[in-house]
Amino acid sequence: MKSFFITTPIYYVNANPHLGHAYTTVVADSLARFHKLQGEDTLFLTGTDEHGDKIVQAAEKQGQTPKEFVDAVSARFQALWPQLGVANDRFVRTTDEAHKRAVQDFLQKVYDAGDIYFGEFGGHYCYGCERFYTEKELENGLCPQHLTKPEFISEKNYFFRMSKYLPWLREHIARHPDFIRPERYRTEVLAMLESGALEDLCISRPKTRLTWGIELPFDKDYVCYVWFDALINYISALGWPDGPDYARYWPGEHLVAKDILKPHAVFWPTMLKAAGLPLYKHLNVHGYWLSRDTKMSKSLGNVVDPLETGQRFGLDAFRYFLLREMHFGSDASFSEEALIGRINADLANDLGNLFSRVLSMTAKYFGSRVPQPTQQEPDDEAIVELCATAMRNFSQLFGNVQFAQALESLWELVRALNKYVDSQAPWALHKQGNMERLATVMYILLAAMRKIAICLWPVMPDASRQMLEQLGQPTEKNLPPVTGLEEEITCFGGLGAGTHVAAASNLFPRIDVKKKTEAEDK
Ligand code: ME8
Repeated sequence: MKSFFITTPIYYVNANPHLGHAYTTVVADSLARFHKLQGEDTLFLTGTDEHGDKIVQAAEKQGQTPKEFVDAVSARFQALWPQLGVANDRFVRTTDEAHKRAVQDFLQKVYDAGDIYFGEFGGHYCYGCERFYTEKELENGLCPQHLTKPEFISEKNYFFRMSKYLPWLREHIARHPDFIRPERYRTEVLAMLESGALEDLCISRPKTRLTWGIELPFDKDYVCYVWFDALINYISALGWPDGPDYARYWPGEHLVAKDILKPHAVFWPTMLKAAGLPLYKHLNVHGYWLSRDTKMSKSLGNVVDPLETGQRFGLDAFRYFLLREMHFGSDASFSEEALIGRINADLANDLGNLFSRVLSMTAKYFGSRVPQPTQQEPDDEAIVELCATAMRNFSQLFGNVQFAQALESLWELVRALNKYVDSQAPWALHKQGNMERLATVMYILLAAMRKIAICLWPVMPDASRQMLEQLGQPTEKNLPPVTGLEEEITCFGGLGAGTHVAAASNLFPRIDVKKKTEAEDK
């Protein structure tokens, strides 16, 4: 059985999760579900990143010890995900004992191979990024991320011989066009590698400065640099080095936003290479959610609360919006108007309307039983063909992380079905007493709706289940409705004549903008 392993970044616990974190996690959840639909053995991992200066500072502000603080915030992350319909299989914390052991094993392995050395180091340290910058990397003497002046720190530290692996990495990325995707980020990394600005990586912090970290196995006066520690979560959670899940699921693929491109595209592959481990399959990089044209971030205070938004507008509609609105790789703006616009146009008008009119006609003309189709006419054949093409495109695009385009191709089918209802005019066929033709038209509609509901399970799991139940299909919570999408694409049908379907449907009620504003004004 083919396996599929997908990860999100492990989030810092120095603040509560916002829409940006929710986006990456919902995308990972959708991808995991999409691979389950294909019958693959899937593992979906998320977690929290709990070491480093930032955490110590945040804990101090709350008057807590770092451990008390990380336990509380990590619990909030763990509790949030199921409320967003996210069904992660595993949750890793960098304070887990198993993770700490794996980090120490990894460090020892690279140290024994001669790729970690001790040296004097002076660098521009940004507390916000928790990393050193070289002179060349600063912009007008400031940290390019935080636009603050870093502190110059000189101390003895351990270094990972990253520069030794950079020519190899460049070659690997050049030879594997979809190792980092979309293309713009691959180009960015290649430019980074060619700029000559990358050096060896400082991977330790002296305990005199920081104790909240994983001790180096070869020097108890130092703890591990938080990024070196954090990246290893992707294999520590699989029980590396000898846990069975490591052999079963690695190599997997990662999902991150562009803020953490460098650690994932440069540090992590060179670390894996130095430890003699296989590289990940793909690094999937997305852009930022913006709010009022600036990056949504906890430090700027312009964040959208995903839970509140999901609860107010409907969880499935919110998930649909996230995947449909952002073209993976580019930035996207969040606004309630855009969200309401999508809900009303795509979900209420197109999809909801299709279900409601077809189910009520099936009730009226066939007593809510799926009719037996007969001879197909060219208009029917065109729909059957479009159904296969739309699903094929949906499947290919979704697998290539082009979610907006994948959904758009499915909506071509939804809209074509609504037009087919108008052009075939079942009410007229009924009036003429042409029950044979009516049966074929209604069957085509119901069977295509079942296909749409199946394709939407990764994005809108609850609505998909509801749609399938309305079509008389058995479903089980958190289990995929089918385990072979390919078969569904190639064979039309799949809906037995005589199946009892619901008499009516109101899946996605329209949001009345006027009423909503009035209610908020009160
Ligand atoms: O960087 N738009 O954690 P973090 C889209 N602990 N996505 C966003 C976003 C936005 N405005 N803001 C945050 C860390 N994200 C490290 C990761 S991994 C080994 C260690 C999402 O809490 C996006 O996935 O700062 C981004 O990459 C991540 O949150 C950063 O989370």
